Amino acid sequence: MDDTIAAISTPYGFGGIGVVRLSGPAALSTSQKIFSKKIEKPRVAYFGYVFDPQTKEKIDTGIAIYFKAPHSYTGEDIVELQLHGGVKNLEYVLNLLIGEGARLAERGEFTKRAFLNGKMDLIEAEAVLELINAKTEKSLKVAAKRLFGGVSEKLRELKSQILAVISLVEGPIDFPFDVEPPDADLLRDRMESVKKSIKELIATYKSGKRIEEGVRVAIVGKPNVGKSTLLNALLRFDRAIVSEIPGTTRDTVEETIDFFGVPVRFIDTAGVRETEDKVEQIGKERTLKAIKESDIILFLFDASEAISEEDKQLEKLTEGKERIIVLNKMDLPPKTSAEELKRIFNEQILQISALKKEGLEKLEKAILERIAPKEAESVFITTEREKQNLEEAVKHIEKAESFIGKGMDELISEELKEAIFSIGLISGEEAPQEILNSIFSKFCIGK
Ligand SMILES: Nc1nc2c(ncn2[C@@H]2O[C@H](COP(=O)(O)OP(=O)(O)OP(=O)(O)O)[C@@H](O)[C@H]2O)c(=O)[nH]1
Ligand SMILES: [Mg+2]
Repeated sequence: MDDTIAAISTPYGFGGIGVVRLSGPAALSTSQKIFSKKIEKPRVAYFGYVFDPQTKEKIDTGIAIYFKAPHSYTGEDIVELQLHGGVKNLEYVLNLLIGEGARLAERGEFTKRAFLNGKMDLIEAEAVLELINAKTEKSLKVAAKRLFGGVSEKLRELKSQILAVISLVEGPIDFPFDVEPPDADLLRDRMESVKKSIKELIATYKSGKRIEEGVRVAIVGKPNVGKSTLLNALLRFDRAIVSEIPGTTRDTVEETIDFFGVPVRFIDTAGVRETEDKVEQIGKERTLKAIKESDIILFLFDASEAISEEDKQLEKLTEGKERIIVLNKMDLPPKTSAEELKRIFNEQILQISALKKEGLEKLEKAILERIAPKEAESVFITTEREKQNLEEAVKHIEKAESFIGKGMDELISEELKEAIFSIGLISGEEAPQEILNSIFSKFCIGK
C-alpha cells in the first residue's frame, strides 16, 4: 500500500489516554512534522509534544512510538501517538496529520493491511473483530481460540489430508508404468474420513454463532401457565408482572443476561387465546413475532390443568421451531402428566415449579446444552462464509468419490483441488476483493 493512513484508535470519548495511529511509508515523516522530539529508533518511547506546523502552537503532550516495517501490526511502518484521552485534542491532531498528507483510514483498514501483508489470515482478522465485540466470557474464548489460529490450523490439516489423497491419485497419472493405480477402497476411506472432519467442523457453526451473537429464547404458553413467573425465576429478579388473572402479560417483556457465559435474551410473551380484547389481540401478534424470531422456545404447560385447545393451537404455531417442553406447576395436584406430553412430543419433558423454584437447574442445563453442546472446548466456526465454503468442499469431495473406480482419476484429482480451493477461500488465500471489503467494513475506524 503506497499511501499512509491515520485514525484515532481509541474509543470516542474521555479517558486516560487516546491513541492516534498512522500506518504506511510516510508514517514516520508525517508524524515527525507535528511532534517535537526526534523519533529515531523503532520501539522506543519518545516523550514530547504535538504542535501545529503552521502556527507552531503547542497542542498536547504525549508519547510517540515507531514500529518499523515489517515488525508492526499492519506489517508497514507505524507510528502511534499516545496523547491525552480527549475528543477535541485527538481530532485536532488527526486533522494536522491529514493536513500533512495522511489519509483518514477506512473502517478496519489497519487490520485489512495486516491481512494483505500476510500478518494474519482472514479468520484471524475476523477474530480480532469478534474479540472486540465479545459480550461474555464464552464468546471471548471462542474468539481468542480463532485469533490464536485454532481454526486456521484445523483448515491446514484438512487441506493436507486432501493433498495426500491427491498424491495417491496423481502418482499413477504421472508415472503410469511405475505405480499401481490406487486402491478404490483406500481412496474411498480416505475421502470419507476427510469429509467427516469437515462435517464436524460445519456442525460447530450453530453453537459458534449462538455463543458469539447470543440466543433468543422465547417463553410461550397459554394464559396463566406461569410464563412471567418463569422469566423472573430465570433472571433472578422481578422483571415481569405476575398475577392469577389470565392475560396479565399483554406485551412482550425482554431481558438479556449473561447465561453461563452466553448472551441470552429471554422473551416473556402474552398468552395466546381467542379474544375480543383489542390490546390482547395486538399482544398476540407480538407473541407470534417473538416465536418467529426466537432460536429456542420454552413451551410451557400447566400440570394442574388438562391439555386444552389453546395448548394445541400453540403446538401448531411453534411447530418446526427448536422447542424445550416444560411442565410447570408440578407442586399442584396433577391433571396433565409428563408421560402424556412425552407421548405427544416424543422428547424429554422438563418438570418444574416456577413458583417454588424447583427443577430450574435442570431446565437451565437443558437450555445451555442446546446453545453450547459438548464441543465447547474445541474450535468453532462462526460465520456463514466459513460454513458455505466448507459445504462447497464437501460437495467437491462427494463428486470426486463418484468418479472412484471408473478410470477417471484426473477428474478425481480435479475435484479434490476444487475442495482445497474452497477451504483456501476461508483463510483468505484466494479471497476476492468484495469479500474482503464486506468483512473489513464491519470494523470500526482505527482498527
Ligand atoms: N402453584 C403454582 N403456581 C404458579 C406456578 N407458576 C406460576 N404460578 C401462578 O400462576 C399464576 C399466573 O402466573 P404468571 O406467571 O403470571 O402466568 P403467565 O403465563 O405469565 O400468564 P399471562 O401473562 O396471563 O399469560 C400466578 O398466580 C402465579 O403465582 C407454579 O409453579 N406453581
Ligand atoms: Mg405473564
